[in-house]
Amino acid sequence: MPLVENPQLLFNQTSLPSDRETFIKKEECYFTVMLCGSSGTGKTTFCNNLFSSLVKPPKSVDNFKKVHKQKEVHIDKTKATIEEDDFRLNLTVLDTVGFGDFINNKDCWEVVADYLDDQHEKYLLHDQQSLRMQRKDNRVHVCLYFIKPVPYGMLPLDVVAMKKLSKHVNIIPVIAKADSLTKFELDSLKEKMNKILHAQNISLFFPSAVYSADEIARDLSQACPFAIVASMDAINDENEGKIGRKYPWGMSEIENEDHGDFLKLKNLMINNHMLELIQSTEQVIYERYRQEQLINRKSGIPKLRKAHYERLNEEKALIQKKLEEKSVELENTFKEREEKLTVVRDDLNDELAEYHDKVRILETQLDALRNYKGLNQKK
Ligand SMILES: Nc1nc2c(ncn2[C@@H]2O[C@H](COP(=O)(O)OP(=O)(O)O)[C@@H](O)[C@H]2O)c(=O)[nH]1
Ligand SMILES: [Mg+2]
Repeated sequence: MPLVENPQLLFNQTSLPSDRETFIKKEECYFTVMLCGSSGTGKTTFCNNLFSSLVKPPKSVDNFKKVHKQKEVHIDKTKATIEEDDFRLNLTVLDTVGFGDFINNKDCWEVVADYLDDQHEKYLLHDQQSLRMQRKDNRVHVCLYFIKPVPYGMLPLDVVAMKKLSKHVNIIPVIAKADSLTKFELDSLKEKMNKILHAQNISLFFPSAVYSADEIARDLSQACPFAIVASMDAINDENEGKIGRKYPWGMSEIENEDHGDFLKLKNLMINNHMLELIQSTEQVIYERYRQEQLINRKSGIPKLRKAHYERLNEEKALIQKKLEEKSVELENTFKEREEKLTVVRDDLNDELAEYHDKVRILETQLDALRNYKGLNQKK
């Protein structure tokens, strides 16, 4: 879907990736953003704000019902092409629909981790082909993880999910709906979150000074986790010059640095470090995946996935069950035959005993006859 009636909203001179030359030489670039976090944390709204347009339609009662009928997390893909001058950005936004929405959210990040690995896998398999057609790169360059603010820092689900996903993708944590926090609450929440992230050894994406000026990189790193205010009014309210959430007592502006870190995050992802996100996906995350996979399996053989393991286990259980049934059946046949043979043996033994008796009687009769004959001869 061609996105923009108004491409300059997104890429004006100042908002182009600073390493523009590299991009422009390629003339187009693929950038994939994943939005992860529980429903209602403002992912869709933020995405539309970030790309200054309606990339993703907001939830309606209809699609909310449809989504909640599904029993598993699924990945919803929206594609948009943004063109400016000779530069084309092929943007893909992935939403993790249903993430954290179930009563039991155990392992809900696995669907997401599998999806991320699948994209690496497709790229890897393509690498191993002898004939290389133009390959599609669907690897995910950044995952914005939306954290619901809670007084003690973070929900355990968010901690575990970020820890697991950080091995598969560049993670940037985001504090959702920061307008619901006072300045003091926000500062103390950031401190608690950073302590937890550090204690849990969760590796996040931090911008490096190689891609932007020292102080910009430091400033952006210090702002993490990024406090975000997002608003659907953004699309309607551009005329007033300010975009934000209007309340009876005032306005929370999404691009105001005193209200939140939206601008910093936008600068990080689009203006200054898009190239770094793309390159670190290639050089760190994909490379780690590639090495792990190639150490553990032969070239050209596709990776066994969880679904394969499950199918193999099911087949194994089925074979085991059949084996058990067969051995019970054989045991019963043996028992039956044994019983029959015992009966035949007993019959034969009885018959033998009868013959023995007969032989014994005949011998007695023979002895008697011999005695009788002897007595007669003496006479
Ligand atoms: N207070 C507040 N509400 C927000 C913010 N961002 C989004 N919302 C609202 O939260 C609701 C859910 O937003 P949505 O983007 O659909 O969340 P998603 O389910 O994570 O995609 C909507 O009513 C938004 O208007 C924010 O920064 N602050
Ligand atoms: Mg949404």
